[in-house]
Amino acid sequence: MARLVIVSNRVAVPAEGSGAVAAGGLAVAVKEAFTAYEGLWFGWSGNIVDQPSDEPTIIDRDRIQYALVDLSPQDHREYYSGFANRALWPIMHYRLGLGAFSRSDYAGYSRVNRFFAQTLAGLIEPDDIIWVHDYHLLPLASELRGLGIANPIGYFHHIPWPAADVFNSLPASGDLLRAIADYDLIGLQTEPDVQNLTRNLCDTLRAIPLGAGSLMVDGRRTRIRSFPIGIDVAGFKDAAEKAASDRTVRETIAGLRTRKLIIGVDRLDYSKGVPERMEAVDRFLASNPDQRGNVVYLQIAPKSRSDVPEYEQLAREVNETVGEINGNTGDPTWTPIQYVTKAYARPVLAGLYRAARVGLVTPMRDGMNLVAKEYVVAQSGDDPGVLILSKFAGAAQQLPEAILVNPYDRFEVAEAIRTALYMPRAERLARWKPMVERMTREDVDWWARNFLSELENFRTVEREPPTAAAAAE
Ligand code: ADQ
Repeated sequence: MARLVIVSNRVAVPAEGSGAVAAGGLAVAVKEAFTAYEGLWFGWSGNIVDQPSDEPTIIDRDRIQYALVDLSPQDHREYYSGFANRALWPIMHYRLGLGAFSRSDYAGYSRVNRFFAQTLAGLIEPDDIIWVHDYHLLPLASELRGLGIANPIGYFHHIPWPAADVFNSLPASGDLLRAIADYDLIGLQTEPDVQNLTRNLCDTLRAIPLGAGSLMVDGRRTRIRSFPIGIDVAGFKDAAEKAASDRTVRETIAGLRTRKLIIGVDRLDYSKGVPERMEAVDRFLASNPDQRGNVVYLQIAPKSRSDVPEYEQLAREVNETVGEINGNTGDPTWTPIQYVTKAYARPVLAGLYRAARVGLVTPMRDGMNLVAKEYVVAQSGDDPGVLILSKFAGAAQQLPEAILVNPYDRFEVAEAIRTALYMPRAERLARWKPMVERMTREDVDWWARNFLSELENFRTVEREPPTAAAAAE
């Protein structure tokens, strides 16, 4: 069996003896990818220590080998919280005003990518194919090539790739564009993302299109294609069907009585549009007074990246918005917004999605958005709910039968909520069926297989060994 090496910022090692994968989109995706390969998964352990070792910690579990490295406090601050999450993340999500670029953060980002490459290079065997995940590791292939690694290396970008003018506002954008061309295959979520990156490489680096997504960039050949990520449809359907026996789900449904449930599930992140969505619900309640007391909006939003100031600020803003709307609109018998910040196990989430008449997924910008897909798949085929989806989520490309909205327009979102609540069953079914069929065809397994079979094609590519000067750099 050939070996697949997966590299990601964080590695999710399952608990010993659990036989299960850790929850979360990437962990499920990686498990699918490893079904056809022997596997090594390399990345950060999640530990921050004063003196990280150059030797990775190796853990063997359930046919997968995990190789983990620690980060120093400075690495974590500059590479992860700094450049990745305060510069790349906002820029990739079109939030120029929130971008905080610093040269020391960028130096830390480059240093950690070099450290990852140096530690990983010693573990790579000649027949391995290497699949790198996400924006934390844009320069990794370039670092590995500099160390003489000639194996096929693919990259999947989980978040949006913005228009050239937006990306190029980032100091270091030129370096990053040049570095990304060292991947053999670059996977993006959607066609518009592919066009954005391709145009930028052609305009900024004079890349030459060779047809079928291939480009010649500075004498190197790379291929850019969209691979929309899917979900574990079979697992999710199963969880949704069994969820009625879960206590949280049962009691939530009982507590609703005749009220209809509107649900939002997001990591608490400004890209997800949580306060804007709450204002749209408020708008809906203001213009539909007959619906007061008849609907409940449950927002589940576990906190993330709390050490980044913009996220702390967002958490405060959401608390204030919830308090204000509930205080002004609720009464002793009815609280319009229920807001919880806990993470829930998949069966509970699936059951809550299924209980909700409306799934409200309104990111201001999102690479894909798996919640939209999970909501669709969790619905019952007899009486499905309605998905309201931001047109700026990658998922909108595959789910055009949802009610697509502009999340910046709370009047439009409020109107969509009304349409969804009054939608007759026949129309709900007619919209839901093609969506669930597409999600079932284009699931996480389909995604991983497509990417990997394309990456396999690069096995035969002959690569020049690096020059002595490049290797010494
Ligand atoms: P995220 O920004 O994390 O992912 P998303 O695609 O919605 O966004 O995935 C979130 C995952 O976390 C979902 O599987 C969801 O069920 C789970 N989750 C959310 N809240 C939860 C809770 N309270 N309890 C338990 N689980 C919860 C990034 C990109 C996305 C892209 C994915 C995958 O930002 O655009 O879709 O990667 O490529």
